[in-house]
Amino acid sequence: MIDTAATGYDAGSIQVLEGLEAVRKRPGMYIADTGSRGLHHLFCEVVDNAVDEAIGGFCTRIEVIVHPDESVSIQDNGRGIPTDPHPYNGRPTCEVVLTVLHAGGKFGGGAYKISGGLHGVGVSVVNALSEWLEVTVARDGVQRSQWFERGIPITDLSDPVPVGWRGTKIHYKPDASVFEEVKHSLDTLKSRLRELAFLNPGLHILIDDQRTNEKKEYRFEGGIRAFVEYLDRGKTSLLPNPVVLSGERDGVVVDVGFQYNDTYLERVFPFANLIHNIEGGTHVSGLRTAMTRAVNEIARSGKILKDRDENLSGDDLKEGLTCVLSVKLAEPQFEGQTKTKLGNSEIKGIVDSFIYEGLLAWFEDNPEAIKPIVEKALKARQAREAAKKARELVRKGAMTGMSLPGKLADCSSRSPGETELYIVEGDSAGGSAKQGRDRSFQAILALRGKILNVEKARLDKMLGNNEIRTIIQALGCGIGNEFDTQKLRYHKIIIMTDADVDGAHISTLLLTFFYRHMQELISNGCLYLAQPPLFRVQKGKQVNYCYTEKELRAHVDGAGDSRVNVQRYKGLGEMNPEQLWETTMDPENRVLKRVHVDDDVLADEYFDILMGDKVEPRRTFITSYAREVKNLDV
Ligand code: 28F
Repeated sequence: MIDTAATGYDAGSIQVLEGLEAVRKRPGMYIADTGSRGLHHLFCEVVDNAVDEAIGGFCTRIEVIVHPDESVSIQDNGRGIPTDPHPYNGRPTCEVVLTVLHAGGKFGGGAYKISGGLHGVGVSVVNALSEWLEVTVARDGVQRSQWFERGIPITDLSDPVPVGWRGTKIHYKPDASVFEEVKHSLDTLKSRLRELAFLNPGLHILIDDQRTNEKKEYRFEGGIRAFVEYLDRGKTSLLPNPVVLSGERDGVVVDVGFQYNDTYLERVFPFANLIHNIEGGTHVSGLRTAMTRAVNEIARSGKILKDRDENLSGDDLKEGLTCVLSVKLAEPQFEGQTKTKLGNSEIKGIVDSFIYEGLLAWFEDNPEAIKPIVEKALKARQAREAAKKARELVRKGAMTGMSLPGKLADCSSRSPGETELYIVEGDSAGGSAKQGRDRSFQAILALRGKILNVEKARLDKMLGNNEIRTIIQALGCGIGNEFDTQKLRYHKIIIMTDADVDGAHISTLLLTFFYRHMQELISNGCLYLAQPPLFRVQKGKQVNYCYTEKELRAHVDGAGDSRVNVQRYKGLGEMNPEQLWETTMDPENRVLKRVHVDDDVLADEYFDILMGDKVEPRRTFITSYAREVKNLDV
């Protein structure tokens, strides 16, 4: 309970306190979770308010500081949140915005809030979930500030002090008693800021990470065009310039930019009101229909598609496409598992007709652009047909009586919710895992041959690889167009490799495969890396396992005598089945790392560099990141 007496609050304010208490009781109703995602939502909520001020044309610069105590301050040079008494309860407006749920949602004058926050819940949620928060408002040549703890005003708005700046500054410290972990990921913060800078051309965004003294500045005059160029940097473009269309239709602002490159992968980054729609939505459907229709029409009239050629399909046009699509609309509806899928049905038609007409006009001005697109799509179609045959082979294999691949030692349970698949490198480790496991819910797939580097291969070639086919069959969820997570046979997929260079290579190949072809498994949190111990420490009869060098040091130092025997494990094969179970597979004792992707753009770059064709960037990458690759026995 919140102690109202201590805050000096009158009865009218109890409603406010009840609101804050609701947020603290069930944070999950207001932010994604109380893990890393939720923590970063706080940041997004505050930044988005500053961006709204920029969209309104009142702010040109946003400065972020991550402090050593994991508090974050964000400052804009906008109008400053008003401080005059608010009709809601007569308190200063900025206090109301920070304490009343949804109060910040509607900006004055009935204009809609563009950049959305998570559910548009407002900054009061950030306040409620912060150990403390300080707001500073500078308006009309004076600055005033107010201090809150866990959402409750501790001070009144201070007396005005003359200043030379204008705007709003919010400094908050996420509450460690709410969040499982209060460590900000600079990559996640940078990724969001970079994205916002691309989507708001000219806006100047700075970040200073005072934990490491890393500073970064974002400002892109080129907007979506620059975003597409950034995404495709280092890749070979098929068009001389990205296609860019911007405008408004039926009250919806549409901005789209795309380019084709010579890879086989598609990357579409959709946004609605500046929120990244990881799961796509109606605007993406509109984009696809428009592109397919326009390209077919132009290709036919230009005789690039012959009369006997079949129309290109939406799938044919995906290969090598890099696209950013941003729409702004009055009342966005978000659905799906992550609440980031745009649901407004009217948007499909609006986006479709806007892009279709825009493309027809664009191709008229750029007639040379149609040929490379169609040629790429025709090649993609051939490959897709080849892949279909290969996939049918895989599926037939999966449907005959001996449905599961020979190398799979399946578990007895058939409820995916409780079962696990260990993908293990090598026969000997596979053997130990099979003997050591709990066969009721743990299945083992031992990989023998080389796994193909899927970064360099098309789907058809990929399906020609035995190890990849075996994985797909074992998982049961298909691949490509037929991919369906509902059919997944195990909800935990655990990659278990040696803690050496070869092991790291194999797990990188597997991660590349999952990231490129089964990304949903990663976003659903199904993919894990097993953490086998690095050391076995024996003191007399007592045996302990250490998973890091640090743990080992702590352990050995603590022992203080020399009768300690340390064995360093070079590979899984050195453990007998019982040891493997005890240290790496027993849910009671094991350490699993869940694979998650904070930043799509960055992840794409990692895989591109690590697994792509160009050697030089890979060399620089490996040297500069070598320090961060831990537990690597080189
Ligand atoms: C560090 C994060 O939150 N910036 C903000 C403004 C400006 C106004 C405002 C914000 C008024 C009625 C709520 C100013 N002058 N940065 C920020 N800058 N909020 S948040 O108004 C809040 C609404 O209900 C603002 C005139 N109109 C609006």
